[in-house]
Amino acid sequence: SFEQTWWKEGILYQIYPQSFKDTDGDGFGDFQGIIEKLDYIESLGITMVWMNPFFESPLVDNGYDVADYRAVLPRYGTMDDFQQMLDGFHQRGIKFVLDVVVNHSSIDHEWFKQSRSSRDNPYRDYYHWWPAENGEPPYRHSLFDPEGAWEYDSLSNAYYLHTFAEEQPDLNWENPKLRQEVYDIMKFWAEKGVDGFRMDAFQFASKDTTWPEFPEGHEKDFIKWYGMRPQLHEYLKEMYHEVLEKYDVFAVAEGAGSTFEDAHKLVDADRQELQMAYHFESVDMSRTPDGYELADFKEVFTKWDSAFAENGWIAIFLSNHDNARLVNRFGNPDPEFRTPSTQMLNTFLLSMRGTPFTYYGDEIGMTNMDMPKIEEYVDVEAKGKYKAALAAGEDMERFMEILNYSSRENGRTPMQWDDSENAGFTTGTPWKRVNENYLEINVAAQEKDPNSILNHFRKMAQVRNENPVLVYGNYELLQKDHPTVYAFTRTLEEEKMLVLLNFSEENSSITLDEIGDLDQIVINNYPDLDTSEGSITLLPYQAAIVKIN
Ligand code: TEU
Repeated sequence: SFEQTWWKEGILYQIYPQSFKDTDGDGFGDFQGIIEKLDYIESLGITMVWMNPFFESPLVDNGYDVADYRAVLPRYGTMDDFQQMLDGFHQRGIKFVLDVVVNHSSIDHEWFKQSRSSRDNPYRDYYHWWPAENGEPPYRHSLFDPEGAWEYDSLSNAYYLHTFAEEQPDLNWENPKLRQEVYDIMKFWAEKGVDGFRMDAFQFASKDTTWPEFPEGHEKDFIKWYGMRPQLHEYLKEMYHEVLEKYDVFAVAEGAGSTFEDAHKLVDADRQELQMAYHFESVDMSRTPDGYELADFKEVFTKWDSAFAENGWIAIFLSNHDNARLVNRFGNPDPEFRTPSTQMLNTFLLSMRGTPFTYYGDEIGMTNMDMPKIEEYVDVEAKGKYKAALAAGEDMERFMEILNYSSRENGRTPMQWDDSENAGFTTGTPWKRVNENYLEINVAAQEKDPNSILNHFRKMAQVRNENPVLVYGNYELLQKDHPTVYAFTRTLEEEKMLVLLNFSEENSSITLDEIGDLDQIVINNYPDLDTSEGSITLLPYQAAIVKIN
């Protein structure tokens, strides 16, 4: 009964442009670098690309602080280079998703310069201001600034709101003029041919501008208190009619609110708002070196799947530029298990319902890197958290241990292309140190090995692209309480597939009724599948998909 569309059927590959490929030796990735790698990207079998922001920016938050939404940062190249890259994707049948960062701008944006200059400036209401003569504004939590989300600005003797860093003032979505500006920006890029939009931090865009006092400790439930104000839905409907409907584009929200109802309101087709959203529950379960429970993992993915089985559509991801590396978070980076465990996770990602979002480097099993000292971090979030922990008198040794494991800088290191200097990423000095394990983990080495993580990824992408049952088929969890195996089926009319994933470094056996009906093995990261003795025995991190008669 589902409407079938390309953005449901696609596999999305996320590119962090600073770290992908540098061609001019400035140590910073660029559009020409991506153009050079177009054939590689196509060879993965992916059909969509989302690229993090590449706009004019002072880079306080690596581009999530935009100073001009219509200009590309010269380090990435020119607008002609952008167009050449976009055309290159399109020639290969790959759709392009633009990152739209409009919960906030940079303080360097012309709107903010105007807005702060005086209280009667026409741009004043593009941002949220609290006049200082009214005293201190009611506390608002900031995700990046331990001092809170209001910043005093002496130019007009008022405070402005910033949910993220103080250099990222929040735009005022309650102002219809601001909203029109955003739609114009989106149309500008849609005219150039982009196929989709990823709406950054969008659940926070609209605010309760009566600025009520929130209860103490409310920030622990940040999304509930700051996200999804009711009027956001009106703005989204407006955006839908102004932009999305007029072009063949889709939009995905970062964040899905705090309840299923929130999420449905965002993405159900009859709502005419957005087409897709992604939730953080999966990545939230594994933020410390203590790891996660497979039971929780199954539960989270199963409940989100069933909530969207009839209506709406979500994206599935396990890693991105805000997270540590896939294999460290959910797999096993130990050299003995790195390959099968990454293959197993990629099999999972590409066999679930929902559009899979895969992150550059995870197709070769790139790992976290050891960063034990705070001085090495460039990330505004890491620095803010460090400051806050210090002020709160936390155990700083433990803090650094957790940061080293979970920091998003782990996921931003340069792409490991080959075993030449700087992993073939740049001939200059990379903006961020290359992971020292590049001699071993790189694309060139894995190209030569038919059993590599890379070649497994390609095969798995092909399996998904060729089997609508993996896109649209019903999902059913089997043996929910099995301690080490995640087993489920996908069913679409006569087609049925069994997905078997061993999440452990030991052999694991599972007894299933389906064993008598096993047909062809569609993919397997080991040469064989042991189905003797009336049960299935999976080797460490074995992942197999089998057709069922
Ligand atoms: O992140 C928004 C967000 O809600 C954060 O909680 C994010 O999950 C956190 O940074 C995790 O480390 C988006 C972008 O994805 C992020 O890179 C930006 O820094 C942020 O917005 C501000 O634009």
